[in-house]
Amino acid sequence: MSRIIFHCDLDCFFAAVEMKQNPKYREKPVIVGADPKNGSGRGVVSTCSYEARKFGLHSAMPISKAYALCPHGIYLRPDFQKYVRVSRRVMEILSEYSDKLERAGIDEAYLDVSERCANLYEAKILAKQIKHRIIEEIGITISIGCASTKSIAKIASDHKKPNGITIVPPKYRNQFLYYMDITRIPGIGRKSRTYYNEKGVVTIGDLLSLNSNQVKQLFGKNGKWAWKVAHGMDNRDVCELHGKRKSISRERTFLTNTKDFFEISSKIYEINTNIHDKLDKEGIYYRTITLKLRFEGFLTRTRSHSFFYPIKNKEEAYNIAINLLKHYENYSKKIRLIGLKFSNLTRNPRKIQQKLIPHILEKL
Ligand code: TTP
Ligand code: MG
Repeated sequence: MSRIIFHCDLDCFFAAVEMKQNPKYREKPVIVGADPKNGSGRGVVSTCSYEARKFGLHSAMPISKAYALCPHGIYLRPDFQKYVRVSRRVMEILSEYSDKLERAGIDEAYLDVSERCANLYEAKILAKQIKHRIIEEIGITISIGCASTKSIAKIASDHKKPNGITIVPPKYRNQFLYYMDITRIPGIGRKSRTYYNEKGVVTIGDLLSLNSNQVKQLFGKNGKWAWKVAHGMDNRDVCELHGKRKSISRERTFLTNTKDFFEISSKIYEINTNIHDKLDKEGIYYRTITLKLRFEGFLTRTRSHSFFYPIKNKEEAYNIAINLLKHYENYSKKIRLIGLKFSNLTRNPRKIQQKLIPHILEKL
């Protein structure tokens, strides 16, 4: 069975963050980059909103040229720390949907959702859920591509930007790629394009019509790689490249909103057991447990409990989650979604939290 891989890429990221923060910039040509200094500025455009792209502006364009094309645009200096903070929050959300997450840049990540989705229909529902979460909690849009390899998922995420979902079932791969320019394959840039074009390869379809030996002879290693990508033969795994996992979480949406304690606690039991299976398998301990509740009307509340030392105890965790839930006993609204997050993770704790009696727990 082929893998189900997502490539998620935020739309006009730096500009989107600025537009989210300043509603008056929304739906305007916003350009983040160097100071244009009324047309004499040096430096380049980092990125720009889709409204600015209509004037021909794009990343890496000299800011003076951008100003000439779009003098009435809103020109802003980048605030990298702010973008890193937003990026972290987005990655945290994405990590809730798969344990296999690979950050590929400040605004993009691969997710292997093969374990979570039985088929591409489920993958589409999941992609919609992710988009919904990001817009709701971060306030910016993301595009998602889904395919059986990382490279095709990446090509797909770019296909219906902004705010798109593109699913490429393996049997439609050729059809999807056929008329695309050869540079859509990651690794073939503008410089190599001339070389490929001179040998009669303009589209990915042209590349697909050659056999592996011809490709190797004409274009060497780079060509062989591109040919494999186009044939869906990129078997690179989605792996955690950037540091350790910060948290493990799961959440579930109720089919119908509920206030029924039995139904809610059963769901907590299910999520808690599921996460502890994973924690046991990987030998991971945690120090913090967070219960997340989303009520009807999308009001979201979280409540955490931290231990002094790392712990990994399924029964203890369940009791704590139920105690956290009790804080909402008197809420009039029904619950729509429930989630558990385990954070402050560690693999080999030097000291382990001893089992605590309930009344001490309350005070920690
Ligand atoms: P990208 O994802 O390439 O671009 P984007 O998110 O702005 O637009 P798109 O909707 O097409 O995905 O890059 C992410 C961020 O990286 C971008 O917002 C700004 C920064 N960046 C630069 O600073 N310089 C560059 O040349 C590029 C390509 C990006
Ligand atoms: Mg982007």
